[in-house]
Amino acid sequence: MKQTCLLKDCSKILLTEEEIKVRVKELGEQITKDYQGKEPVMVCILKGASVFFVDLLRSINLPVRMEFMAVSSYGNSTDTSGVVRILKDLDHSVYGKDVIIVEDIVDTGLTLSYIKREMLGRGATSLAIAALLDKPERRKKPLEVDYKGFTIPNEFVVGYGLDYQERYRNMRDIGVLKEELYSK
Ligand code: PRP
Ligand code: 7HP
Repeated sequence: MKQTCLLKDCSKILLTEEEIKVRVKELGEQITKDYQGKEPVMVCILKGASVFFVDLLRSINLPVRMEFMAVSSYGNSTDTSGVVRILKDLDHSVYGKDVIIVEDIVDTGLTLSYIKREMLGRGATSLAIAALLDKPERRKKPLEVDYKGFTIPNEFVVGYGLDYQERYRNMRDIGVLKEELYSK
């Protein structure tokens, strides 16, 4: 299906549905290898990571647990406020668990640095980060991504869960949002 109504707002497609699918499958296989004999708790950071999360989970051949957390740092803008707020917390404790945090994108690194500190503070046995996209040029806090999909340039992208003002999350490809749509 061609999502013309959404794609028309993009200056280009950065990653196609097919490219994303192949890479997500590889990440799932890597996690399956690395966590043999374990039952990791996979934490989805809402809402952006939701699409990646369900695809990644289904590429993992292990018993995993699902948890959801909602935080906010961007609000309705394209720039981070730097202040991370927990809007929805986990349902179960991560004490003594192997935790994998799943994010759609690491940009400044502020959101994940905060969540990582928080999970370790709660007593997780191990902690890894799976992020579909990494935008290293914008990093303000050093952060290692253990399972990374793609490194991307410093452009504002939408699709596959990523939004601009809550739109475009249902786009199957990932595209660069036309600058005139947010620079006004
Ligand atoms: C986005 C994204 C990450 C965060 C990354 O979330 O999903 O959580 O920003 O940025 P950082 O590395 O600069 O901290 P956003 O606050 O836009 O919420 P959303 O997931 O609901 O879109
Ligand atoms: C957050 C975010 N959300 C959507 N697109 C991007 O490029 C982003 N960077 N950080």
